[in-house]
Amino acid sequence: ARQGTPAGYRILNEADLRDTLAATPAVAERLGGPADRWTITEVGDGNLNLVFIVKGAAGGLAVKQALPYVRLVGESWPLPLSRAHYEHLALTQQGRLAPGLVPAIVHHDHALALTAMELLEPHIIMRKGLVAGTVYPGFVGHITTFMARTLFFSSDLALPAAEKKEAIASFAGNHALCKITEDLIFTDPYRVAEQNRWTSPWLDATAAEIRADLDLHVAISRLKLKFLSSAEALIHGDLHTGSIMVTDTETKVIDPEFAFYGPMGFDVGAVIANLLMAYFASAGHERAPGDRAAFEGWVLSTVDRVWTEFADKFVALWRGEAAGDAYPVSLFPGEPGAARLEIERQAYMARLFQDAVGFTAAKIIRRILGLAHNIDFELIEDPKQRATCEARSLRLARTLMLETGSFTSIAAVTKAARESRHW
Ligand code: SR1
Ligand code: MG
Repeated sequence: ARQGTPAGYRILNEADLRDTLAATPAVAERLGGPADRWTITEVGDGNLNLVFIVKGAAGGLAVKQALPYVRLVGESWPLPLSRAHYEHLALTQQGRLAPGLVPAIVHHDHALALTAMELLEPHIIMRKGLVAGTVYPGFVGHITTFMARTLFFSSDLALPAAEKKEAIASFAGNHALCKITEDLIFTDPYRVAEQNRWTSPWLDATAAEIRADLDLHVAISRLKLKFLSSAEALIHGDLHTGSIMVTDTETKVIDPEFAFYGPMGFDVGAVIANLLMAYFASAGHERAPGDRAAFEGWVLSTVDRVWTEFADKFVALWRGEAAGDAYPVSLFPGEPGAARLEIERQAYMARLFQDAVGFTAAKIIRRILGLAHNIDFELIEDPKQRATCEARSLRLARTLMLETGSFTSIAAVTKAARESRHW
């Protein structure tokens, strides 16, 4: 066994993986044919894990193995293998709550921190599609169903208190992954930190302003407190466009290794932030003028619809499926009670929207000034153009974070994005 890892764990190479999968009947049957004919390719381009695509005569699988350290940084940054357990648990629950919107699990090996899943083909990582200027007409419907159902059904609106508390406890051990978020999103970009980086000296002044802005530090600290303390629902915890695979007609949410019971607005904000970054980055990518306008228009209308359709679906679930201990129906009898509860639902959604706006801003700032960046910006070849796109995004993010309360509708957010685009 590797030092510091549980008995039975080893980092798999292709030969070892082949033998391991061949010894697992459910997997071998799914792949089909002789094991020595399976093709195995390591394709992981994320920050943390190994990902193998395995193909046999009968079908394919995606096999993910957690490494005992952060892949992006190396062995100097150890990370618990237990994240594979939490990812498996989250995938199982999300598959039950939002059927068809996450990959099916074929096999999980606790000792190896390994999960074999349905191979998503011809799906691609949504972020890559957005960089290429592709629009996804089915995306809003799918992602809003995913968020509304996973968040609502794991919340106190849907669950009895004891069940909810057990559920919180079942993810409480995933604190090392939460700590990554606490540091990389809510702390480091606002101070001098060794791991911070940005890709152009044109951003030096903005980064320094952000490090010196005490109002911003209060705002990000409030968001951090919410992230630390608000166990509202089972959140995906890393719901960016690199955690979503798409075709024209299908959307699958992958990679929930950061899952825990946290604030719902963090997931909603992640989706909105990553769409907004695709919008701002679009100016730096090669596109025919008409295509650019159409793509950017689609992205902003998608931001709009992500919030409105999520909110509609969430409230509809609350009206029809509330079985939790929050807002006992017995306290809201008859017509006046129903009307009062409806007003309260709108107030609840307004608070959730405010959270989502703040988390949107936090997610944008970390991808430009923190450790882990995204290809939306990084694939822009011209450094000046890239810095312009990033500066516009930072400008919007700062406004969203400092003036969250003045954004009372998603239309106000997309309007501000449109204005920042021409800054
Ligand atoms: C060191 S991990 C950096 C980032 O990668 C993951 O996708 C998360 O977004 C995390 O913050
Ligand atoms: Mg990931």
